[in-house]
Amino acid sequence: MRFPRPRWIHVALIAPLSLAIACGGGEQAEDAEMAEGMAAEPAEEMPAEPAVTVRITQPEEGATVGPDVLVVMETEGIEIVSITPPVVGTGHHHLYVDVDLTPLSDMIPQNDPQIIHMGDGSTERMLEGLAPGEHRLIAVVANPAHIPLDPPVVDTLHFTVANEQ
Ligand SMILES: [Cu+2]
Repeated sequence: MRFPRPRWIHVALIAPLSLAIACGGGEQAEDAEMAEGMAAEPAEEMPAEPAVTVRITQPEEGATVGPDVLVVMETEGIEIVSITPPVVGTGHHHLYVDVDLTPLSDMIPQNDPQIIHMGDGSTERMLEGLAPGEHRLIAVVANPAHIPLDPPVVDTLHFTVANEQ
């Protein structure tokens, strides 16, 4: 007699059954070999989609520098190029200097002196004339329309500009 069952019951019943059939057949040594082979394969054949990342590699986190500071950024998983002409699928760098992130779903503001667009495709920028004291940089990669990538590609770094002696 048949009657409707929730789908999960089918799965719960069938899974152990098919496992039992698979194990019941051949000799145990063969099964062990097969299991080993199956376990070894997936890692090589299914590479994870490369994550897009950005990292401020210079200065070092917590460093004391200055008064001029060369900021260097490195990315993985995306090409950093000029926005002229705009190329879909590429990115360019932005540096937020001592200012909080703007909403990541919005275009990055272009008239804020504390937000630097590196639309020429460059990956480093000399910051000059920073006041002595602690500073914070936030690197943001955006598409050619200046909209941050989704998921966000962001890195934050702190450093101190030394007092001039
Ligand atoms: Cu931009």
